[in-house]
Amino acid sequence: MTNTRKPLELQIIEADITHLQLDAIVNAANHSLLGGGGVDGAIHRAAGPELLAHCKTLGGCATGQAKLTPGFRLPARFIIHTVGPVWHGGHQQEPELLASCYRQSLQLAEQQGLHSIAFPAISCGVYGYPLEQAARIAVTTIHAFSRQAHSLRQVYLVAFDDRMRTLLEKTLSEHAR
Ligand code: AR6
Repeated sequence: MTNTRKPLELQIIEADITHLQLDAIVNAANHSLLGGGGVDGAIHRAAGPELLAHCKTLGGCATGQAKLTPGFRLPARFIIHTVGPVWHGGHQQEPELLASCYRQSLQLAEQQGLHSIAFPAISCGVYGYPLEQAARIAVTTIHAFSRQAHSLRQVYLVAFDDRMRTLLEKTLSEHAR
């Protein structure tokens, strides 16, 4: 029997993640899940106060784990909140924890039967992860996951500026070689 399942496609885009009309967007949250700055603040502002009320019932989230909420006022149907590692120099399991954020988020999306998901550059803002290393982990983890993807068709890595977009594109093309 031939396998007609379409492969998972990974694309780099430069955008405000809160504007994306997809099945899920990922939030680079903190342990409390009660909001913060950066992309977390933008998502809470755009989703509305219902998101904070809902997050208060979730009991927080550990580093490397992920939790799902509705998108509320966002164009995206769901938000997957994940907590990236703070960069401490690379010897406190930062690479494993960052990879886990991507994997756990993709697994949650699969469990919900979602087709499309967008990630911001987790840990690449105030958490201080070196951008090139973080980009490589994002691309390799998503690629490794694609073998077990059933419902997911489209994964977007969202850059918020030109520098991150260029870096992600370079990382993706190097990985493809
Ligand atoms: N759309 C897409 N990407 C964005 C957006 C946006 N609207 N806004 C920022 N970015 P950060 P972290 C990019 O600091 O490093 C929060 O306070 C940004 O340019 O948001 O994981 C949480 O509550 C950067 O590349 O997340 C935590 O306490 C990337 O998103 C803490 O920050 C991540 O930057 C998490 O830190």
